[in-house]
Amino acid sequence: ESPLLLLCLVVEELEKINHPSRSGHYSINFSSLKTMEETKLFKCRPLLMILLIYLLFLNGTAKSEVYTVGDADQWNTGTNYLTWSQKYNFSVGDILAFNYVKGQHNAYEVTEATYQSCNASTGVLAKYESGNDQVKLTEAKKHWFICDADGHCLGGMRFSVDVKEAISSTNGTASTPPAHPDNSYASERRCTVIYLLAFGALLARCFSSWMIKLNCFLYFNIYFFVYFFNLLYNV
Ligand SMILES: [Cu+2]
Repeated sequence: ESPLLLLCLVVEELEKINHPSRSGHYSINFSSLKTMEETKLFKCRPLLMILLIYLLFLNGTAKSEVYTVGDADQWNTGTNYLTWSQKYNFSVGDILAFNYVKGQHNAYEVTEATYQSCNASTGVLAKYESGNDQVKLTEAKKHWFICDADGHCLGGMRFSVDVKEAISSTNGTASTPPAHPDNSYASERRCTVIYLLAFGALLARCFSSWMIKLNCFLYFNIYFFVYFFNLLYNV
C-alpha cells in the first residue's frame, strides 16, 4: 500500500507548494489566479494525474521477486521445503533461485504424480542442474519441484508452489517474509480506501474548474477499480 500513500502525499505536497498561502483553507478564489504560471500549473495537473495512474499500473504489473529456495539454508537436505513454500505468495514473473553445490543436487520441475512418487523416470517437465538455477514462474498454476539425487526427494527435497496471476503491487511484498496475516492486510486496505475518499473530497474542494473535477473523478474511479480488483482476488 505504501507506494499509493506516497503518491497521494506527493500530490498533497505539490498542492501546498503551488498555493502556500492557501494551505490552511481549501478553497481557491479564481479571480486571484491571473498569472500565466498559475494557469499553466492548472493545465498541467490533469497530466500529473495521468502520470500517477500510469505509475500505479506499472507498479502493479512489473514487480517481480526473486525467492531463494530454502532462504538461508538454500537447496539442501535437512530443510523442510513445504514450510518454506507456504511462507510466500508466488505470482507470475517471480523467480525461484535454486542455489546448491553442482553435482550434489539438482532441481527438476515435475508433474504432480512424479512429485508424489519421487520417481523421476517419467513426468519431468524441466531439469536444472547448474547449481545456480534461476527458474522463472511464467504460468499461473501449481508447479512441483524435486531434487532427483538419490533419496533426496523422499528425504524432503520437494515442494510445490501455487503461482497466482500477477495483479497487484501487494503480491510482490514477499521478499520480506509476510509480516501481516490476511485480515490485517484487509484492514490496511480499508484504511487506505478511507484515506483516498477523504483525499478525493479534499481535491474536489480545491478545484472549482469542471475539467479538473472530471479528472479527479476519473482518477479516483480508476483507483477504486484497482482496489476492488485487489480485494476480489487477493484477500
Ligand atoms: Cu538433493
